[in-house]
Amino acid sequence: VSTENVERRVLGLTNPGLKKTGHFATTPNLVAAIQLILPGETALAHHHTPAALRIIIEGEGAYTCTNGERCWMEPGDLILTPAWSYHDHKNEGNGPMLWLDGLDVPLIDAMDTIFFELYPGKRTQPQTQADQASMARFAAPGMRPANFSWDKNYSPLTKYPWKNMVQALDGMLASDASPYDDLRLEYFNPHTGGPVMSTIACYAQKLRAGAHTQKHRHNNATIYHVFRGSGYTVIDEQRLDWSERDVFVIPGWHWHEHVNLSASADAVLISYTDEPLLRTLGILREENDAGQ
Ligand code: GTQ
Ligand code: FE2
Repeated sequence: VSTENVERRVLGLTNPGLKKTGHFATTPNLVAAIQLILPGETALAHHHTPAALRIIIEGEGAYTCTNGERCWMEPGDLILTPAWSYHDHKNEGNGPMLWLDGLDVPLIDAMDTIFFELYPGKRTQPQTQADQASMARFAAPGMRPANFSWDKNYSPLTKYPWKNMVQALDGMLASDASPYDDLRLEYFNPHTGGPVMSTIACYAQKLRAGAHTQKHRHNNATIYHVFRGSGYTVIDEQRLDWSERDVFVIPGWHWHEHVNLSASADAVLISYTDEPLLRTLGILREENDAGQ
C-alpha cells in the first residue's frame, strides 16, 4: 500500500484471545503495532484521544512531529504523541524506517470515547518549535528553564534518545537493581516525577550478562521491545525466546522471570505498560513467590 492512499502503514500485533469491538487489542488496555514509512513518504497529520508512543526499531532520517516539534528517530529512541496531540511522520532518509507503536486504544474504545480528527487542510502540520525543542529544555538532569510553565498531564519531554538511555543504564548502581527486573530505569515526566503519560509508563532495563531474575506477577500488562541481546522470558510454564528487534508481551497476572542467555553480553529491553492507569484506579497488585 502507498501512504498516499492510507492513513498509516501499520501491522497490528493482534491478540486473537481478546475479542474487542471495532479495534484489535494486544492486551486488555494496550495495542502494539509495527509501522513502516519508506523514503519520501509521510504519514498524515492527525490527533486522537488514545495516547501513543513510538519505540524506534530501524532506520534513520525520519521524524515524528508532535505538537509542532520535530523529533528525529533513531533505533532505541522513545517518542511520545500524547492524547489529543497532533502528530505526523515523515521519512527524509534513504531507507525504510520502522518503529513499534504503543497505544491505549482498547481502553479508550471501552469507554466509547475515541475521537479522531485529521489536521485541517494539510498532510503535515507546520513546524512551530525548534527541532527537538523539548530535549533542549531538559538537556541536563535536574535542570529546566526558569521561564517555562507546563499545565499538561503528560511529559514535557517528547523524545527520550537511546544515547541517554544507554548512558543512564551503564551508569546504574548495582545496589539499585531489582530482583525481578535487574537494572531498570523509568522514562519519567521531568515536571512531575511521574510516568510519561497518565495511562502508560515506559521503562528500559538491562539484564546483565548471565542474569536470571526472580519470578513475580502483577496485574498490569507489559509490552517489550528487545533493543540489545538475546535471552528468554518464562511466562507461567511457557518459555519465550527473544533476540534483537523482537516484540513480546507479558499479560497481566502471569508469573514471569527473565534470563539473559549470554555469559558476556548485556541485554536491554524497552517496555511500556498500563501500570499508571491501574495505580490511579487503586487496583494495582503485585506478588512474588512468597506471596508478598
Ligand atoms: O502513527 O499515528 O499504530 O494513529 C495506530 C494509530 C499508529 C500513528 C498506530 C495511529 C498511529
Ligand atoms: Fe496517530
